[in-house]
Amino acid sequence: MSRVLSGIKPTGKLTLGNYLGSFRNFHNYQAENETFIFVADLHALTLPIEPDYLNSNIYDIIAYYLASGLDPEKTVLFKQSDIYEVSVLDTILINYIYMGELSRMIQYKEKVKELNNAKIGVGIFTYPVLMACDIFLYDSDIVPVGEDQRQHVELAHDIARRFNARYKGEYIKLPHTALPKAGKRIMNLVDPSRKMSKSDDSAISKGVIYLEDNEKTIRKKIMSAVTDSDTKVIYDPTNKPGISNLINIYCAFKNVEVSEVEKRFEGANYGTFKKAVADAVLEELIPFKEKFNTYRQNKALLDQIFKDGASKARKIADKVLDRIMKVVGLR
Ligand code: AQP
Repeated sequence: MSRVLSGIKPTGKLTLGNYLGSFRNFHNYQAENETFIFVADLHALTLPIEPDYLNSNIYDIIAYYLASGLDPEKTVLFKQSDIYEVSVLDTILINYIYMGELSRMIQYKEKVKELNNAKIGVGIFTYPVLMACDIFLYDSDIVPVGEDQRQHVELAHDIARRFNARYKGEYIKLPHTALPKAGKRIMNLVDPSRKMSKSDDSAISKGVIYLEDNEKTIRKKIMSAVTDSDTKVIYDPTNKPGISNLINIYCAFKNVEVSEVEKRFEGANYGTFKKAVADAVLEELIPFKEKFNTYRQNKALLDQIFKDGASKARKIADKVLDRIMKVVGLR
């Protein structure tokens, strides 16, 4: 039995990218593994965010988890900030990683570029260390994430190896990334050279499908997706990034291979294909959103789930932290 851990930061309204790249698949792990899924709320503070907005996003995410089929009886569902052990571990492990390594993180470099020399908090630089601590604290083996987070999990793996070598033992479990079969990197629909993100700025937010968008908006966004001057539904991410992105979305929802999509839509025009993509997305999202609404309205239930989850998570976190504190000489 493996330990599986993953989370999402409540920095904004969740997107189709978050859905396909991460939590849509989480429930598949819970039958045969020990699953730990959390809301990474401390990570959301790395960029300025309004308190009410952050708080509302936290509850959205737990309601989305439940709507996707995660069962609190089978999966430990919790909020990162409830686990104080993670901050202690972060303070320890930040000394086992080099500035150069953090500077090379793609996500850090992209955020710095976007912020365009605005004031950048230290937290955004050290973010991968806190993420590594989230992973280590539960002795996680598998970390299911989208492609953009793969580098951070690999860095966590390197930190664990270095720590174990330094203290000559298997004190930190080596984590491994698990990427979804389809949908590991969904691109923005108006600028398919960029990843679809919840914090995309307003200039390209028309290309972001938010899970809270209504049916009409989702359809409109897909029908207006930027494509190319060709007419063939063929997968070619370099020359046809827009159509290739839509093919990825279709594959993920319909659970089919790219070659099957090309065959199915041979001779069809882009309009016909886009309509089929929108139908596939909505067929799954409409009932999913109904479930979400039911959970979201029950704040007492969500609070209880957070409370129970924190108590289960802390029991394990406490043991792992104790082990690491002893190894380094703090206990
Ligand atoms: N476009 C995407 N395609 C596939 N997977 C994606 N993920 C994010 N965007 C896509 C996956 O969603 C999970 C949640 O990640 P996160 O909230 O920790 O932060 P992120 O990766 O930085 O996601 P965003 O939406 O881009 O957030 P912001 O805008 O705040 O930076 C991860 O598993 C991620 O891979």
